[in-house]
Amino acid sequence: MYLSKLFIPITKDLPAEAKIKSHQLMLRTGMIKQSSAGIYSWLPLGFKVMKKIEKIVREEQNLIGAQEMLMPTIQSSEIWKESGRYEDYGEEMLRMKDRQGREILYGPTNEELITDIFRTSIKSYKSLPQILYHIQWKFRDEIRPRFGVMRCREFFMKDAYSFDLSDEEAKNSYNKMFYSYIRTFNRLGLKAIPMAADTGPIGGDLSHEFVILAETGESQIYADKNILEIDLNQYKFNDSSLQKMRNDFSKIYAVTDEKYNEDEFNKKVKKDNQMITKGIEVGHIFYFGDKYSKPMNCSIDDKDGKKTSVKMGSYGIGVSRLVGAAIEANYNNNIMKWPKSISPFDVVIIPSISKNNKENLEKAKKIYQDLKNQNIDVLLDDVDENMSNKFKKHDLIGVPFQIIIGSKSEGNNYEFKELNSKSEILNLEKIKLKLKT
Ligand code: P5A
Repeated sequence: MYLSKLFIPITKDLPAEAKIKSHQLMLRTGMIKQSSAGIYSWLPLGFKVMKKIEKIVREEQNLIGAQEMLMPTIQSSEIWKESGRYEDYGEEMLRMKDRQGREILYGPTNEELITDIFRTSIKSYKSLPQILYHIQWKFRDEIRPRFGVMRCREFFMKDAYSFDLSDEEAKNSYNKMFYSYIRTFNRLGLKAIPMAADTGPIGGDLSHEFVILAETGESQIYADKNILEIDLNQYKFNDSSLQKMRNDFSKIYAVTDEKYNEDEFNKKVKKDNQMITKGIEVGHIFYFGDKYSKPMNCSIDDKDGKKTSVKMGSYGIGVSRLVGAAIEANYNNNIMKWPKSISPFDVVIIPSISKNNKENLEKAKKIYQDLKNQNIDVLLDDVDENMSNKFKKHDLIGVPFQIIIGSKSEGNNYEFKELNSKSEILNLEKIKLKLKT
């Protein structure tokens, strides 16, 4: 993509409510545009990052055997009355009536809908276990939408639901998802810590929040620093290794404020190891047994032909929130550096251009084509602007690698720079190798 053609409305004046780095940066680099309170349009640059995150989330869900499907955003009130949550959910639920006067709602989550699908389709334990997921927009009429995409009213979530015959098998599904989440956040270049958490309106008695450390986070966290040191490569995808992984994490103190107890914290964690900080919740998993299946009559025949309520869990990742969270974690001293896996482009070519010298631009175009042919996603800054303005702009757009074509480039050797590091002079073949590894 040529920068001059990219729809990237860079904004200089920021609204007063843009208080945190990610919100400011996303507006400044034209990643999003607010449409009304807590509701955003995703412009090309922001959309590209979100799609990359979505792809990694999807790949990791598929790897543990979860199956993708798609449920609608609009749901009938009937199933929510069956579970008892139609009243409980309160004002966060956006309720509407259709032209027949039927009560419908914009789904804030999908436990009821998936239970309804499941109860009419699966009748025997032989079809279990199952994990189904979709990646779909949700709406929660948050009382104070803020921080841009971090706490909005309309947001993009991956939500998965597991179905098992017994509590014990259900814990296996929970462990698989726990493993998948750790891997997913790792691939996104984020260090997410699983923390024992409250279950809130979703319910159940077992739950973990996945939190990334950031001063601007809304969750207060208390943890033992050792939790950051667990070596993730030691775990394999089998039941006993997955259980070991969860045990290893559970042994180390890490809780959000709802579960915090000062005495317990001081007793379990040495002073030097105590970490009291803020974090951003990027995922949340729940095990709630028959909380929905019982009132909604979602039962199956067990091995003895007896009807039993299916044991369920649900597992969410805030896909749109992750775009903001990745910025909070990687934007420092006015330089944004996207993790390679989710950067909007792999590399940007920045030629020094002037009215009388278009030679660098011509060179840049050739390299651009060469890299494109190698499936490298490349941005070419073909805008006629001085180099220092260009560098400032690219510090914000955050593409992690730059090929600079100016006074230091000679023949087939170009200045290659990774953001936040010193540049080096390399030939194109070496540059390609660096970009591909
Ligand atoms: C789990 C999946 C649930 O809704 N039901 C289905 C369960 N969990 S949750 O914790 O309430 O949400 C899951 C993740 O969605 C993100 N999220 C949000 N992102 C942006 N704006 C919001 N208002 C918002 N609310 C939740 C979070 O990442 C959360 O972990």
